[in-house]
Amino acid sequence: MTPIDVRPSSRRLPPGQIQTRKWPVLHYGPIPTIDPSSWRLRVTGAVERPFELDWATLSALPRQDVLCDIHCVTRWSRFDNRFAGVPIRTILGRARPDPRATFVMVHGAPDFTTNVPLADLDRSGNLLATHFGDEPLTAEHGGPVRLVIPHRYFWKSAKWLTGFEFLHEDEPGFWERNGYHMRGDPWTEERHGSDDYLRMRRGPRG
Ligand SMILES: Nc1nc2c(c(=O)[nH]1)N[C@H]1C(S)=C(S)[C@@H](COP(=O)(O)O)O[C@H]1N2
Ligand SMILES: [Mo]
Repeated sequence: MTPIDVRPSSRRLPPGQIQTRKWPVLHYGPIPTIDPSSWRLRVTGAVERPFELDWATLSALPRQDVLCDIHCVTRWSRFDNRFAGVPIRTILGRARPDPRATFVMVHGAPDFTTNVPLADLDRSGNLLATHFGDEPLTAEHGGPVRLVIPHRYFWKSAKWLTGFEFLHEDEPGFWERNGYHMRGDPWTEERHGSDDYLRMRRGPRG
């Protein structure tokens, strides 16, 4: 299968990043054990057709390989990764987000969330990844299914993916509430959010 290649053709390393050949494991909390037979993806919120997808249905969908670089906000970048899985666009096509659904809260086990603009999700290089290279994704890297959004810092690529919640307005996810940027573009070093914005979102009580 011809992979989609989303690696930049010239400059590869975003500002402030260091290339690594290892693949560090990073997440908050314990590694959940998810049996594919009990895995579900829940697509909810501002869509015409909310739905739930199980492993058998996901496995029967057309697959895609993606070649990409990944950039962690903790400053490591790893080049030439090949992920395989189901294109996000397949999910978007089924769900039919309503015209005002401009943001998406991504949910991952055990209790992880991260927010992305719909425009950042709706790209051909984004995957519900089940494989890295030719091997199933290991549990430590988010198996059985993780999100891969290579053009944003890697915290947006939720491991142990469980759902997409379509929203009319942007809401901060887990790391975003804890100071990370709402968008997370590595090329403009959108590492941290603005304090004013976070204070406003937390409101008078927080
Ligand atoms: N469910 C879940 N997904 C997550 C996280 C998490 O804590 N929980 N951490 C994120 C962060 S901060 C990073 S850098 C990447 C790391 O992915 P890796 O361990 O495969 O390198 O996963 C992201 N996805
Ligand atoms: Mo991270």
